[in-house]
Amino acid sequence: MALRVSLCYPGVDPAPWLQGLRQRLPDAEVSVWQPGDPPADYGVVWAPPQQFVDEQPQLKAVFNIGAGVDRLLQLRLPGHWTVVRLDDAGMAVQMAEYVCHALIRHFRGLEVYEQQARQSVWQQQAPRSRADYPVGIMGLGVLGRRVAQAVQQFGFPLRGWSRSPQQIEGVTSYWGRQGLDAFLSATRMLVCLLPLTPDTHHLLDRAALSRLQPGAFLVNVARGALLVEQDLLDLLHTGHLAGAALDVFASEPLAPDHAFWQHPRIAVTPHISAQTLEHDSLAQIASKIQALQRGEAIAGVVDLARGY
Ligand code: NDP
Ligand code: OXD
Repeated sequence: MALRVSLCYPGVDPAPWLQGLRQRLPDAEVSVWQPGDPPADYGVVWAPPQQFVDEQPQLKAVFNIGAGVDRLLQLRLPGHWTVVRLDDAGMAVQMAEYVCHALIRHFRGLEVYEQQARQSVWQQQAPRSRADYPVGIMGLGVLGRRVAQAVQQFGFPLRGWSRSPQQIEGVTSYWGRQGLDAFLSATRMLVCLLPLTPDTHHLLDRAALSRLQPGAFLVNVARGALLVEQDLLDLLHTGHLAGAALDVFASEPLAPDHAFWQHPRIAVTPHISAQTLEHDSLAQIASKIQALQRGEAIAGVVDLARGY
């Protein structure tokens, strides 16, 4: 019997995904999931409804069309499911571009020059020392490591925080809750690249952000619910935080009347720091399905208990 692949990607034109999977898996029957469909072998999903999960418990593996699995893990999943996240698939270099841009824009005071230019003001600011702007990256996984590698090129003191100790040349490693305060107080420009899990939900609250060095800057490119948004606004108001670049929000799309849009020290982008690339994602998913069919192990399998 032909291999069956079920695509469930609500709200997105499925045509290029169907075509891409069919091209790469010519022996498979690939279709868009409909309620009542017969059992499939593999699922390729983003934010599927609970009904998909309930009707397809036999799936050999479920490929999440994204690196973050928080939305999928909000559903009631069979404990035996193999959930596979996107593993870079062209996102790591985009994340490195976005984060370096945000850090350098802030460090070089470019946001000030952008405002000055709008008023035809020619005024140089005093240069800053990068030794005064240590960068701390929360999350040293697939994306965080690539970002660390890129940030290193600019010579900022670099720290990283993860669940387990990580060895990356040039990065001072902190880990676990016991290492969090020391990590934060050694950081002025904070980059959040953690997965959203029960452990990390609202981790960036008033207490955590207050531990950052005065004049701190936040780049959140992970998930909005890691941050308590009002605490960020309050600490910008007191001046403890100097600014933020935010790509992700507690509620997306960001509401038109949200305070972040008009805030002079917040740069907002619409969840684009690392976009899902169709070609790279399809190639990765198809080759992993082929590897599983050959009985080989694959990278990117999510630990359901850990939540990432
Ligand atoms: P990985 O799973 O590869 O890395 C996760 C990192 O976070 C690991 O270093 C892990 O530690 C660390 N971590 C997890 N939980 C904790 C915790 N409780 N305490 C301390 N450290 C923790 O993820 P990726 O790098 O691939 O992606 C990170 C996130 O980026 C995604 O989950 C997603 O939410 C977000 N994302 C956002 C995009 C956007 O466009 N804005 C695009 C793509 C992803 P350890 O190494 O010890 O396991
Ligand atoms: C992802 C995302 O998790 O795009 O891949 O946010």
